[in-house]
Amino acid sequence: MVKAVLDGGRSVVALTGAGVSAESGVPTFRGKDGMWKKNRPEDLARPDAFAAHPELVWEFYNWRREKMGQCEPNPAHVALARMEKTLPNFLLITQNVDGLHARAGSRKLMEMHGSLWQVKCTVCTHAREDYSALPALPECPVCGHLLRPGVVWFGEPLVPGVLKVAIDQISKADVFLSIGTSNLVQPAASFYQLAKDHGAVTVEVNLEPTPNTGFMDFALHGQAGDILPELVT
Ligand code: BJW
Ligand code: ZN
Repeated sequence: MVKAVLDGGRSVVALTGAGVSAESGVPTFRGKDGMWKKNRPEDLARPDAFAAHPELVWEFYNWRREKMGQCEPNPAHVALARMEKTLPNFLLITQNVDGLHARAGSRKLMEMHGSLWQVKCTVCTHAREDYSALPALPECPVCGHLLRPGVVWFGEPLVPGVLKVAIDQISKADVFLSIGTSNLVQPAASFYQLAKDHGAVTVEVNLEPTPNTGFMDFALHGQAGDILPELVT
């Protein structure tokens, strides 16, 4: 049924979250295995945590860069990369910063919370892609001030331009997929509402119900890596 809906969609937008990378061995943000040392990721992914303890926050990000560098895309990433080839108008919006969608071949992709592989200066405009092992407190090569991860923390605006494109595309979509996200973080958690307001069919794929499940036209419960390959030709 959902496959028929997708195949009939002229314009499909998929939103993904940490659950889509769970089967690659990437810990989810809020799952049981989400703890890092004695810290919850939500307590570290914040500007105030970085201001107070930059070495601790960099240690957390360097650990994730190393760990995620060893992870491989799974069948869920591959199925989503395939959808952009088989569906006429497809956009993938991810909250993930692990880069696995791009590694699986997705190109019509927006990383709305940035990337673990971007670093930027806390003072000047220097920003770069960087896959190297970074020192504990990396310094800007231009002005000498502290660098920070190129990700979006709580209270910060999304990656420039992303919200406008997301709103435009979601408003035009006839199918909206929400995959592997707890739907607890805004504005991503409200995207389904925009899709629904414009008449899209909404589909959720998750191991368990989320606050949005009751508002979806279809809710598929299970592993994204099992369900998504079934939805794509
Ligand atoms: C599986 C599975 C399998 C497992 N198969 N499923 C409106 C109301 C209230 C608050 C706000 C609001 N608007 C903004 C806010 C504040 C805030 C917010 O949302 N707070 C909430 C906590 C309430 N939002 C923001 O601050 C955002 N900024 C913003 O809105 O700016 C406005 C602004 C404008 C102009 C100037 C200034 C500001 C920014 C949010 C940034 C979020 N950043 C993080 C960290 C990124 C970097 C990093 O990774 O380190 O993004 S937080 C973290 O949560 C990360 C994730 O992308 C994000 C979402 O998590 P996700 O992906 O849903 O993961 P989990 O772990 O929660 O869920 C995994 C799911 O997968 C579970 O459901 C599992 O069941 C499932 N699953 N295995 C399928 N195999
Ligand atoms: Zn600088």
